Amino acid sequence: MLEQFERYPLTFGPSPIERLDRLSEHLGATVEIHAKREDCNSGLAFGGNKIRKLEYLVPDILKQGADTLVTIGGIQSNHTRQVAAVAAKLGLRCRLVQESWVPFPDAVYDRVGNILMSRVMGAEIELVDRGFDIGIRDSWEQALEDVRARGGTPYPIPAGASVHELGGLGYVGFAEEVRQQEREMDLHFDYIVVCTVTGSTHAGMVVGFAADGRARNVIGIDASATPEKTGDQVREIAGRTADLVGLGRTIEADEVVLNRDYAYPVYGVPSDETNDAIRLCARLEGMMTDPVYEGKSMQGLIDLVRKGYFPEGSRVLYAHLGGVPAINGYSYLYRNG
Ligand code: 1AC
Repeated sequence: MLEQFERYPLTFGPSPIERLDRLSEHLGATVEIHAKREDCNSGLAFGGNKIRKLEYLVPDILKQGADTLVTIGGIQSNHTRQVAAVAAKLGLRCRLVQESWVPFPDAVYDRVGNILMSRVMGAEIELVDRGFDIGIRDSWEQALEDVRARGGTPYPIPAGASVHELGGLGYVGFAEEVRQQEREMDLHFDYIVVCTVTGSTHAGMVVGFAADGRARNVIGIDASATPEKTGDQVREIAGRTADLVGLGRTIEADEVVLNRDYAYPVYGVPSDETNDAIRLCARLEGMMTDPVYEGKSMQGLIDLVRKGYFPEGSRVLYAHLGGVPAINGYSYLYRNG
């Protein structure tokens, strides 16, 4: 589906798929859990899901002759860190708007993890004291104006690259990559579990797996705690990405499965159950997840297995999107492990 689109390689190649045998056994061995490690997909500042999306934006960035990438996220945004890395790799400037999306009081929250790396990579960072919203923000539009006023040529990348017209392509490619890996491994995944906030990772997967009838088996775990907005955004992106790649049919509303049970209490703040899931996965598999994204989708995966949501014998592919650097902003929570 993606042959018609230019791609600028930023990843190492297909991201690895790893069996999580000890976690599967701990949960009763009713299902076989695997993880696709998007957190190990690139050498650019620890990689992650946004790198895969940006591979399809870079040809457009270069064509437009932009000199500054302008994007937005929370203080511990993984997306902004990955945009900063891509800007550095391309020799472009980077302007990041980082809003106070997370009401978390750790004293070094705005100095460690993702934002630390973005600063070291030379991004210009503007901290804005506004709360969480996945929509288009004035602060971002103002930053674009500001770059223009200084004589620069900005390239606008919305939060998570999600509502960018090419933002869904990377995860259509993920589905194609999984199909190829299934052939090589001689197996088939019955379900895919993925964390969802701004929507294009989930939406791209829905379109990519719609091609083989598995869209409804992509289980989005909401981490936004604003699931109405996230669900609408996933459906909107899936619809237009399906048109863009020529899927040949529309995406039905019920093909977007969004579980809203694990995002509490709010975006970016982990519940006790999320922390239990982070510790369990770390102690059984040595696989780190974080309090904002993968901790919540890991909590969802574990709870759904325990509840028998997946039929016995299912193979479940957990998409690890690479949110881990944010955990540094939560050091006090984990001071005793
Ligand atoms: C919310 C897009 C998002 C980030 O990292 O900023 N995942």
